[in-house]
Amino acid sequence: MNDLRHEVSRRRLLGHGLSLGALTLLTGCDLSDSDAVQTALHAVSRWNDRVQAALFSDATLAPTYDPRRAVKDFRFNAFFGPQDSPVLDPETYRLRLSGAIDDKRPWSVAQLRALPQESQVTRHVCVEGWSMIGQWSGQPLGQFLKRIGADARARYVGFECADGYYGGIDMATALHPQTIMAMSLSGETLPTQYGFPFKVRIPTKLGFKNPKWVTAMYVTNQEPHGFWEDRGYNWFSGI
Ligand SMILES: Nc1nc2c(c(=O)[nH]1)N[C@H]1C(S)=C(S)[C@@H](COP(=O)(O)O)O[C@H]1N2
Ligand SMILES: [Mo]
Repeated sequence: MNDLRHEVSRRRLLGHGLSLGALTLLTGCDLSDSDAVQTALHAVSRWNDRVQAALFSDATLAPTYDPRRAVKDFRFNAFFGPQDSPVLDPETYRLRLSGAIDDKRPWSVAQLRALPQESQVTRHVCVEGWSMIGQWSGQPLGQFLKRIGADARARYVGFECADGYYGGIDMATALHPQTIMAMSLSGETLPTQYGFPFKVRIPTKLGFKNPKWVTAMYVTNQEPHGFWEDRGYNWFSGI
């Protein structure tokens, strides 16, 4: 029952599984016209995003596991191989902040690592068809947002990454207790290929919504674009 992967794929099926007949009834468009089908599918998918966002709450907790089930040799994924991972220098790195935030001073790795951290053993679910339980620790993003005086009434938090990846989440997800700025994996400093100095670990989201090598964060009312979302994945992509 606690199988998140099953749950996520079931929801994905529900999200995309409308029959062509139902789609014709809903949209009244000619399904031989592929542009119209694309537009209709996109409309349904956007509707799905909104319903999912409305259903999401702090009480929606991703399953957690016994630490003994955490995999040490974690699987790598990115849109390139591990050898091409950006190497961020812990001496010169700065996390840049912008948007609806009172204190926009940049953060060094030492400052980030000095923040109180919480640990979680959760399952990372990649849309490409694999999942793995890992142990991450880091400062809950909600606590960090409070610390820097982010406007929690704003709708979104966006991220930019050193490899050109980008993305964002709704404020409810940003403030969710299980959303953390993961600076460690399996109790060790987060290795380069897994996102050093930190990855936003969001167990209520699919893997692609967990940005690694984050270099900038912003708070906004405008829905942030996402690297994979711009290539067709659902924006909400969570439980
Ligand atoms: N910056 C950045 N973050 C990223 C990606 C990426 O290519 N670049 N890939 C995403 C995808 S699809 C997955 S499944 C996870 C993989 O994280 P891991 O290497 O820690 O397993 O990172 C996500 N975050
Ligand atoms: Mo992924």
